[in-house]
Amino acid sequence: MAKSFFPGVEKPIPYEGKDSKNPLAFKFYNKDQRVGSKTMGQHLRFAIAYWHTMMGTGSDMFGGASFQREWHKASNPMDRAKETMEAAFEFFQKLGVEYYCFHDRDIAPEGANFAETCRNLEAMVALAKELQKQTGVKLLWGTANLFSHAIFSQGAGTSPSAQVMAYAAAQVKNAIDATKELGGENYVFWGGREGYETLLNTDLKREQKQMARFLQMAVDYKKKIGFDVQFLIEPKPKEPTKHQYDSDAAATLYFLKENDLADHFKLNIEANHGTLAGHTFEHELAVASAAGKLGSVDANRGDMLLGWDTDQFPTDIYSTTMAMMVILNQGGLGKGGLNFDAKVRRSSSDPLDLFHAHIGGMDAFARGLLVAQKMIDDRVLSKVIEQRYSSFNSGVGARIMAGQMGLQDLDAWAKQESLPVLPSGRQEMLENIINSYI
Ligand code: XLS
Ligand code: CA
Ligand code: CA
Repeated sequence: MAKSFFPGVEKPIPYEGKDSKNPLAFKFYNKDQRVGSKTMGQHLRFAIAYWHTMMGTGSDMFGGASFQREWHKASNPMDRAKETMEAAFEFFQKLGVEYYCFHDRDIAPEGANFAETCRNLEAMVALAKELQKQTGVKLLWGTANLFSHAIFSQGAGTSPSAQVMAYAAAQVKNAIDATKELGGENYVFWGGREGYETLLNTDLKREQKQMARFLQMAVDYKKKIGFDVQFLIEPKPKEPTKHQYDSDAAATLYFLKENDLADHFKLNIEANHGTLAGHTFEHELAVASAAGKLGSVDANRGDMLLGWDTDQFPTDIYSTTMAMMVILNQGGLGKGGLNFDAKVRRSSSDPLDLFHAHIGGMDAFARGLLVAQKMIDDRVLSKVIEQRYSSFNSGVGARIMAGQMGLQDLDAWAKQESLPVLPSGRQEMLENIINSYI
């Protein structure tokens, strides 16, 4: 690569251990270190989110761009897209991350019409393919941006306009093709504007049927082209739409079952979407995992004091520990990974801040992984949980669950038994134990 976009970082970020004072070094993330049965790199499968890291400008609702990115300088949109991609692969390599994720419109600009937009995408996919080959960096997932363009202001798959739905489907076809061409392991559907603002103009049953049909067309297409990709749905409760159909993991799982789509999709759980839905990150992971549907993770966090999707880098070791407990307990994420769907703050205007942000997120997850693996090895929680439900292993508990007793039998049983003695749940003791491991 001729031009350097990150001259402040000469070589790949090294691992220097926890006593290092070098801000451009990992303190905990040591890619080849074995943790349990895999290396840290294999466990964590980090990915960079192209839209934030390469396309982010620092703008917010009250002000325009605050970052002056060298890779955004070219005046021609395709030249700009190419420079951005060169910068992206330089960043991936210098950070030492093996995966990235993109929306179609992140990597290629819109043209004068749909056909030209598709040609732009094809040209950028060709460049991405070449850079992937040169660097060994891989595509974790691709997706279509079905929320920025004005035609999607009333939804894409759930639009009241059949023509808009058709246009969105055509866009998805091209985004799946791009993902296939780049060997992407997953393809994500986030229903950006798939929801509604008011029931005064909305038939929500019809819109959900439309969404199911939309997704079914995508399932049919991936089969047709023989693309063995894992489809993921990413729940989110609001923003931009007030009521989103995929509001959380439970609602999404119900939607998939109701529409015979459950066999074809797993979930991509984002931390900040979980908290916006009034849940914890680990709750959403656990709900998806319990259904055998935890496919991948968007690793970020919100802010307790701000009620919107702040997409900050994860720094909370407690949260990463709880997340890694769920992930390890289900044997890993398989084809999925940990995608940093996170952006540096508006005031963090130096490209170096992108390194600091990702180093922090990677170290936070590496620490979470180490703590979680140790707690699992020591059976700290599993022993307690097993014991807590042990009354179901024999006697009345076993007979209820085996379907051998009904309400009448239990009425007779209760009339001759004394009131049950319930053991303590020991929540505070367990909280203390976790803190002692962290
Ligand atoms: C927005 C979403 C989005 C998806 C991909 O809030 O997190 O970035 O991850 O479309
Ligand atoms: Ca996301
Ligand atoms: Ca988000």
